[in-house]
Amino acid sequence: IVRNDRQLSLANIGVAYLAFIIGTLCGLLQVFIRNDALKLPAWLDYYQILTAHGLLLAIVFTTFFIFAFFQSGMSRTLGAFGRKTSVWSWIGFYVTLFGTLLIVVMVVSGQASVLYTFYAPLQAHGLFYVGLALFVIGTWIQGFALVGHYVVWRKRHKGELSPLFAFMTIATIILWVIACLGVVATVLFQFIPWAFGWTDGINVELSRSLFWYFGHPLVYFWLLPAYMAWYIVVPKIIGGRVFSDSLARLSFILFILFSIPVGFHHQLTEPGIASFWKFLQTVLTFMVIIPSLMTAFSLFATFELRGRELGGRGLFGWVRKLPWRDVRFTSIFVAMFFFIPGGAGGIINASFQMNELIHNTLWVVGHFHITVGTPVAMTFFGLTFWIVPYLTGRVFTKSLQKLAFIQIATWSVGMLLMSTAQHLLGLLGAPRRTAYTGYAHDDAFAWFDGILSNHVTMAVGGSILFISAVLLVYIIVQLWWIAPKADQEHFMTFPIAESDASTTPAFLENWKIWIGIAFILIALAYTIPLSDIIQHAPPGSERFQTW
Ligand code: HAS
Repeated sequence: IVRNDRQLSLANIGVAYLAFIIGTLCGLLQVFIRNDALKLPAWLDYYQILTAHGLLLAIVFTTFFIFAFFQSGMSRTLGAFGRKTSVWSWIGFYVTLFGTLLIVVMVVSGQASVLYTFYAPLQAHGLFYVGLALFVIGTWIQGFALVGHYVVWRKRHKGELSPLFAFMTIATIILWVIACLGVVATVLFQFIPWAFGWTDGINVELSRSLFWYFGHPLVYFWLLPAYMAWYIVVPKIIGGRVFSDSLARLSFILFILFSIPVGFHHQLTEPGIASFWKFLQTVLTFMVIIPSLMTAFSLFATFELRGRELGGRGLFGWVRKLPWRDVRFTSIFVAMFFFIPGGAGGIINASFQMNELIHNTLWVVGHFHITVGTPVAMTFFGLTFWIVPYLTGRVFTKSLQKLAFIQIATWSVGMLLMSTAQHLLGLLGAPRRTAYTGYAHDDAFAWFDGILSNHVTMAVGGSILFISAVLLVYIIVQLWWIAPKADQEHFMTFPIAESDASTTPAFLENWKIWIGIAFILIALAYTIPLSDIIQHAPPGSERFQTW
């Protein structure tokens, strides 16, 4: 990988892990506040820490890491970036960074304690929303720079399908750009004018709907890079091949089609949307589960085929043959394992009636810690273990590998304890996102009397997670600056599995078809309910003032 592309990826990884360590520290503070073991000083607020935690981990860490992965992988598969791609990628990186800093300054100064969903009528300082807009624009610039690189490659390779890594990167960028249209619309046309006082009200239901138009595909923007690792990197590490090139491509296309017209499943309890539209979007949500089931099937097949190739016999004999001592594999395998209950929880959430039970409870917090917090985050850790050495030219030494095993073990145990407690507490009715009761009032204690459904379990889990985060950052510092330099032979490579595209139909890479169908589905699911929300806003909702 050439110097420029390497530095670009490293810059993104650096910001990602800086956000990661501050974000996990905020998480640690939270579990102690919730169990009443920690009293915050008057100048620091529970919601301020919760906002920082959500934004730094779910938005900043993920996004910067994802771009680092895309950039290094695109440079590896399609060749070094040309001048235009490099310049625009750097510009995009700085715009994203500037937006991030603006957001952080506003949150730290206590002027944006509105959580990562920034629901109106909570209001932040106008510059917070400007920061959000710049963040999105920065990612678009970085994304379009990669699209440019891909277009140049396709012109040079007329009639060929692009490598799977490039295909999946472009699919994810398409999904991201279409998804962001919702958040850009609400931030530019609703929040910024309202926060700067140019308008005296905001249509709350419209802003929430536009947010969730973005908010659900956002979770697939986190998930798809993890799936890229599962489809492409893991098979190479275990010495296998991609199970089916066309299945892998089809699953990404299904995400473009079905991940967007489903945002109402986050709003099932809201009164301003007619049940029919909620029902329609619930059905579409069940469609978006299909590509994940296809992925699970494909991964099991990859593992079994490779395990049998290595001599595994009987129903499960092949499992033992997999390379468990390779932390690059084990970390990601455990991450996948967490997605089984994570995905099942998602199906429960999406079931219209069952959503009544879990909505706005700690269950949801448990759900996203075993989706984005483990399957996605731990896959990113598994990638970090070799991507940093790949970029810095250092050796992932045996002793660092041992530490890496401890790191993923602690992350898994911490997450298992914390998220199980959160799921159970949620079912008992403990609410999410509230400092109400300080969690020491008698009525609140009623939630916390089981062994697992205990506030202490949550705090123990949270503490283990923070120790794990510190360990991870220690490993990264070693891999970046301290571990011995690798000679050429040891130099880590970017693992990309062989994928046989000889029978893959070419129309799968005809983006116009898929983008067109995606917009038709979006129009069907959103046009009428959104125009209803605009036309029939209850009197006064246009004039919501700051709380
Ligand atoms: Fe979700 C709320 C529904 C997936 C993240 N979700 C959230 C929130 C977040 C989030 C952050 O319908 C909170 C938002 C907020 O702040 O209010 N979610 C779903 C559904 C799925 C789903 C249907 N969510 C995710 C993913 C996330 C994520 C992925 C992050 C990355 N979610 C909801 C709903 C709500 C919600 C409602 C709103 C709740 C409310 O009322 O507020 C599906 O995509 C899940 C499909 C997944 C599967 C699993 C496939 C399994 C695989 C692993 C294979 C394993 C192997 C290893 C091969 C069907 C691919 C084998 C190993 C062995 C040893 C066996």
